[in-house]
Amino acid sequence: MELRNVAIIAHVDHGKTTLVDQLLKQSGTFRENQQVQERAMDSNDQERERGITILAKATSVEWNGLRINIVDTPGHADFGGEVERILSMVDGVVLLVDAAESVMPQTKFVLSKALKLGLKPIVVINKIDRQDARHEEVLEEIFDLFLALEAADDQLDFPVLYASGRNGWAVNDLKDERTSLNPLFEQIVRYVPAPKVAALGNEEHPFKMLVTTIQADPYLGRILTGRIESGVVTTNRNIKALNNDSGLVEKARVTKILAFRGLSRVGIEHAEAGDIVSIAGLSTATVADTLCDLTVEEALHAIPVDPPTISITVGVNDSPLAGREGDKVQSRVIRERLFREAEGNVAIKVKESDSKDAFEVSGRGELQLGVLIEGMRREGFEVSISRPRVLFRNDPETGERQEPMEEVYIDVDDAYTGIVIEKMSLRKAEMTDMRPTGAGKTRITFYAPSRGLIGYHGQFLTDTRGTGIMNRVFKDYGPFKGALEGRPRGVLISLEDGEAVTYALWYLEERGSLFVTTGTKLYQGMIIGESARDNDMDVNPLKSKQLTNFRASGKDEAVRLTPHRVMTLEQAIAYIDTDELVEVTPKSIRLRKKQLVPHMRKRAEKVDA
Ligand SMILES: Nc1nc2c(ncn2[C@@H]2O[C@H](COP(=O)(O)OP(=O)(O)OP(=O)(O)O)[C@@H](O)[C@H]2O)c(=O)[nH]1
Ligand SMILES: [Mg+2]
Repeated sequence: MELRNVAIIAHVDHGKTTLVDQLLKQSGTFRENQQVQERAMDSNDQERERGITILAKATSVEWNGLRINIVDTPGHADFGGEVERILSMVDGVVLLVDAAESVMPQTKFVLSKALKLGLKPIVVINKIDRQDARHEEVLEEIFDLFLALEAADDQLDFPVLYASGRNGWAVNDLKDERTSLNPLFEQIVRYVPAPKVAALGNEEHPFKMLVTTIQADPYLGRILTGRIESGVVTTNRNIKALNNDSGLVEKARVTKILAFRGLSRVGIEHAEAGDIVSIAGLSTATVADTLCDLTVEEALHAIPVDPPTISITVGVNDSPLAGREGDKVQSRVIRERLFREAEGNVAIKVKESDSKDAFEVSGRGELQLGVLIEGMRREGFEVSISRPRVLFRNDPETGERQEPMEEVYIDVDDAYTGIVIEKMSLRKAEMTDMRPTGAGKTRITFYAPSRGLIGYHGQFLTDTRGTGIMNRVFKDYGPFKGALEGRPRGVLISLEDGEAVTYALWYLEERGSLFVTTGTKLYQGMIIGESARDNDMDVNPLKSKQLTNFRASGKDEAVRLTPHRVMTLEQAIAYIDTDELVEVTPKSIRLRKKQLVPHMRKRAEKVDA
């Protein structure tokens, strides 16, 4: 059967996964009456809860007698580290651009990767059904982007479709009738070349496949997925795996070959060059290794993954409340889990740290690391997390110290531009552009150090009353920007172990805003709120003696506390300072000082200074 391999790429939320739903549906992949969830490809828990795609996934549909393998990619910048390697599996891309939001930072990032690989994109201006769609300008901006990215002439000649993926239609011309996605299917078949390697898909050529993703399956073991570069593979055949330097990793027998069929995978006996398949039977081979016939001596070239830009320390939880909620608490199990993650998730790196109870985990952003830690806490882990640090480097030529820089796009109501510019410049960001986008909104673009952006998102939402939208993407390494101011406010720290008492909390509300409420279990050194002042304060949230100015009946219910602030894991990680930790357990997220005992803390401060 003739074959096409295509990936869908776009900025976060521009509608990739929703479009794949409709492509699956309209190709007749689902049984009649089959119950299918919305965004069916976003199959893991965190993807469904957060409403974003975290892992790239492949599916396959049959259309007009052709097989089309479709790869859905994540749009969020934190998960873009391996997009280039994913794109090396396909022969074409569909670039989606939201008809109202237009070109965004990640549009630029993924398009630049696709162009660099020589792929010829099909452009789809999506969500045409939006009230605020402005497709003419958007098309112009897309064209400008191709030019800015120095697309080759044949890449510039891209076809354009207009679509509403959610409503299941695409058209070549807005005057056309809006009935189905057939115009998009047709363009994919016409414009995306058949796999170049198809001619090599016979037994005379040795089997070679570069592993692009890895998964663990309880029955099959390691499942290695990639596109077959040449030759044929059959079940029960003996093959080997080579690492990037062509060194032998292992020899093994292929126990299973799986092909993508809609939302599931089916076992097949035989697969040939050009197809994207998964292979089981190997025990150590991993991403970027080449699976091949025993006669092959040279590995396929694996595209390097973008290096990590930030890191956190993940250590054992040694708080007084440790071990009560999770069953995976020892450094050995944490170590094992983290190294396993790094193996399957090539954008994450794990290193032992100076202390044997802690590990350095680095990745592409706070969300990516947050997803990992959230996954661990759901599996029953307890850990403590440090404040994220950016990874500096020295300029390879001049030796000058450099730090990761990002491009930040901010969309706000005109009234908030002042405060945003003020706060961003405090964080050493340079404004590079500012323009009205209509309807009283402004887009401001900054070039900013990642270091300055840690913890800014929460502040940004407060400053813009929740209406601002911020998008960021790694740009490059730039000269070190010098010291930054720390968190503007100090914290309130518990002096005692026990349960928080309403009267005491009511009294403390004068001192700042609280993160805990009546009955919350506390310990000495735990952070229970943000101080109204810039210095830390040790307080007693357990003092239960009724205060004299209380005339109420003496019952707790008579005192109304202001609702306390509850932080998500990512907010907590972004909030803490360098001398603090986030304690993560399956049920709780607590903030604490590294040094729990007050006089020890004072001493540590002096040593640091
Ligand atoms: N108005 C409109 N909304 C759409 C359309 N397609 C998708 N959406 C909405 O846009 C949001 C994001 O859709 P997704 O399909 O998850 O977007 P995505 O590009 O896969 O997002 P990431 O994988 O996280 O990058 C959802 O709320 C969809 O309902 C469309 O054609 N029109
Ligand atoms: Mg998606």
